[in-house]
Amino acid sequence: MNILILNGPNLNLLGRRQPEIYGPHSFDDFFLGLKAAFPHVHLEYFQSNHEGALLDKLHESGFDADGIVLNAGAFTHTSVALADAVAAIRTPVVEVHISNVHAREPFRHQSYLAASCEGSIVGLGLEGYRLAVEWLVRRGKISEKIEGKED
Ligand code: CA2
Repeated sequence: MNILILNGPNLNLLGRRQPEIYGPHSFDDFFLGLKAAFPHVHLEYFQSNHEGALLDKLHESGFDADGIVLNAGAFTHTSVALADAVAAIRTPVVEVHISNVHAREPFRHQSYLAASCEGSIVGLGLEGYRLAVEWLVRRGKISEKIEGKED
């Protein structure tokens, strides 16, 4: 099973700035623990500050990967292009936000992506990524069982 974790702009700063909002851990450190927690899953991590690079990655993985965990950062609230890409691909996408966007400024309450994602996890810190991976793994097993029965 292949799962992509895709992070958008500024998330490369995790662990270095604003720990009161985004926590004290860098994503790289968190990702090491995540890989250890899911040894049978091939987890890939990609971060970019550029909308086009995120689009390219969605197109590249969105027909082959078994799941995508997407934190598009501020593009969540602005990008019709990312929304179109999430709607166009086949791979299920789970939207994650580290902070509780609904408890923050009104412009963060809207997600252009949410409607095309399978679900959203917000406000649970980095734990949200772990829960999203766990769901995608469970989802994959359920689909395998259903496909097996249909054969
Ligand atoms: O809560 C989230 O995960 C967000 O996607 C983070 C975005 C923000 O624009 C969204 O509204 C909610 C911002 C990412 C900035 O990340 C930083 C991390 C550490 C230090 C500074 C910024």
